[in-house]
Amino acid sequence: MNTPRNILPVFVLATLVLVAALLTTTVIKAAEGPADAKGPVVLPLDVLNLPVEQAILTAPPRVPPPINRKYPARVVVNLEVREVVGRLADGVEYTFWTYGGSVPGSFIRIREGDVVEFHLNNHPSSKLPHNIDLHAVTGPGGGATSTFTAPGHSSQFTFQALNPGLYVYHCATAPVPMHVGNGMYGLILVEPKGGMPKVDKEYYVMQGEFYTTGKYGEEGLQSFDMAKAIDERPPYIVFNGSVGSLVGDKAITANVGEHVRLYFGVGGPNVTSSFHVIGEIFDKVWPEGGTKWIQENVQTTLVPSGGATLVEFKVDVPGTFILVDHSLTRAFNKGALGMLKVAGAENRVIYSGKEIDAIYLGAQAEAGSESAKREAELQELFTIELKTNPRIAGLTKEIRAEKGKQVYMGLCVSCHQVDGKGLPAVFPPLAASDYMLADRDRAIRTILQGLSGPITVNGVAFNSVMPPLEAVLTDTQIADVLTYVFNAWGNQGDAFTTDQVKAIRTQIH
Ligand code: HEC
Ligand SMILES: [Cu+2]
Repeated sequence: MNTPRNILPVFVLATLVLVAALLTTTVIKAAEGPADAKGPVVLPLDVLNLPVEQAILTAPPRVPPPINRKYPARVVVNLEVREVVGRLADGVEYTFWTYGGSVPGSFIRIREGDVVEFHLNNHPSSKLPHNIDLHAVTGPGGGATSTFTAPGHSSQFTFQALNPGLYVYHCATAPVPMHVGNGMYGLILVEPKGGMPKVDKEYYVMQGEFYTTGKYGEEGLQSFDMAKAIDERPPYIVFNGSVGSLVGDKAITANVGEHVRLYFGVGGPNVTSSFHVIGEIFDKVWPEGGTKWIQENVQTTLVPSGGATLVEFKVDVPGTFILVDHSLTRAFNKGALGMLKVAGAENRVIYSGKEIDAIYLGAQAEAGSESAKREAELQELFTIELKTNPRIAGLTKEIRAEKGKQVYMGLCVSCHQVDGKGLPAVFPPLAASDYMLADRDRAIRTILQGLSGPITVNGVAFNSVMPPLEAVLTDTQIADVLTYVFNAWGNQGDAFTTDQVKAIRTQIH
């Protein structure tokens, strides 16, 4: 029995070592994040000796200051992912997923040859993991594989900027179109070794689409509609993350005689841009954000999704110049419109302004437009009169009720019966129904969404199912049929309006 006595301590020791080793690995892993973290890179001396700089990040339309150094540096970038509710258009809100709190995300400016220590920090309040694919990075996924970051975590990786140019960055977490479609894109400028030519004003503008469940302008908090994204039917195509982000007080500005440069990118996720500034000609364009061929005297430049361009022009005359996607319904119906306001003295040789306003059709035209104005006034009075005149209001209600009766007889009658008394134990009555008459909004919801479960009508219990009819009836038909049932068989109530139904339909979606 010697053997066990000798072996036991060895066995215990081995187990202890094993447990200790396991613990250490676990602790290290916890500190480093996911299991594939390789630990900090060991940089060669020449890189370690480079000066270290903290990158200046800016929200659109601002651009970080030009880089003046003539040598590479180790640049530390700290970018924070935040999911924030913000304004997409007046009355329309959206939960944007952002880099740095803005759409597009913070502008990053570095120099060719810089070694970048990149930190992606995902705010603890985020609901999802995110990462970043920088088109300026040479390496798998452009950094995406190294930056997958859970909420409340932080990832670090290092890259060297080998190629100068203007590059898009974006989230590449699945489903990628959704992350990009929620605003996760921005620009990174890698200045060539010789630096950028000097200009007076630099601005940052990006185009992107939003696939909201509601139509353009439909109020309330909207969410991402995957089906619309797959069909590439965005209700919104905007500059800098919202309708009107660059108009009025928020317009970008310049003074007569200045050279303006726009760093323009397209985040997408799908739609390319025909970028144009109304009333200006681009003196220079850096097509696709590349650095070799600088095109001159361009009216409109095509910018692909996930691509960028630099445009430069001197402003010669004062006024408001409109930035658009020249696929024009995008500008005028979906939001892709911004403004550059130029202040300064006129130069009437370059641009005279309207010189003469002559009457082309003679005196008739004047009288004609006077008459059109008066007609509009009268129409307005007529509408107001219609609304306030009780007799007309009464007739309107009667017309609605008659139309509604036709809907009722075609659809509701099979269950609720001609006399509105329903069928005992199966279909509740609408005639003198205390349940129905007590709540007009609930009546609208009942037609739209159907009704099931126990209810009590005039003291009698029902527990059956009425099918939803929102796909069958228009808002107007629902207003009509409710006006009918609220005024038939001795019931009495006001007319329902199409708007009331529409409001409830919006509420429940
Ligand atoms: C297929 C049969 C069916 C059709 C068609 C139908 N309903 Fe109903 N309806 C019901 C049932 C069943 C209930 C009760 C549901 C429950 O008990 O949960 C109900 C409930 C109601 C109620 C609330 C209860 C009450 O009596 O006050 C209203 C109002 C109503 N229906 C109106 C209509 C109108 C208006 C139409 C036509 C546009 C219509 N229904 C079409 C079966 C139907
Ligand atoms: Cu993301």
